[in-house]
Amino acid sequence: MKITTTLLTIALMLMALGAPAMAEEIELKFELPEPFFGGTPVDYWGPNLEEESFKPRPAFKAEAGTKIISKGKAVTSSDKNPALGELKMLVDGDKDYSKDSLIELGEGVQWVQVDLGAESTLECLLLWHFHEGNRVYFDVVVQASNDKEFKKDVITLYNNDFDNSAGFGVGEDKEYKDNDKGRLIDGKDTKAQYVRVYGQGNTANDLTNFVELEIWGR
Ligand SMILES: [Ca+2]
Ligand SMILES: [Ca+2]
Repeated sequence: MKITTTLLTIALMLMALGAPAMAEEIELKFELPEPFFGGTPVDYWGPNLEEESFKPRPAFKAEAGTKIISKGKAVTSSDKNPALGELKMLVDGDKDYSKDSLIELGEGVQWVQVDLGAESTLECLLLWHFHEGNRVYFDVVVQASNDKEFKKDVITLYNNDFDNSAGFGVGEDKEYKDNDKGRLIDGKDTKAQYVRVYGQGNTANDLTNFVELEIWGR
């Protein structure tokens, strides 16, 4: 009799503990910019290039309460003086394809970093490099950490550097053509205060561009 009661108590406790895992999920509604029509098709092939798909992106579901947590947050970069734009434009909500909305960093491996202000749970990221025409950006490496310097406890969320030219190891993720829909990257519920995005040139030139980075989380 006593054992039965104990088992019942344990079962009830487990049910109570399991409750948060059953939190309500919502489909995230992304606001997309106007598409650009035109531009010459990109003349590039890489062993890791994703085949273009014209199917709509599957819905991304996340825990209720998930929202954009990056807008207006502090941005730093390996390139303190971008040739085009200002670093704060990375998270200003403007995703237009025009030159006025573009940040342009120098040659070589460059990065931009967003300080979310506090440790947050990352659900997903939407990344736009450039969408006034067709380009593939190289060595896209997305990392999250609680260390501002990215020296320790670094989690890699995306890495499409198939030949390790950026030096973070060979990545398993695909290269892709940038477009108005942005690149959706799973945050894998990572807990971090800082998000860093590396890049190294693109199919049109040796520079690295950004239009917007949207970080969705809690
Ligand atoms: Ca922007
Ligand atoms: Ca590479």
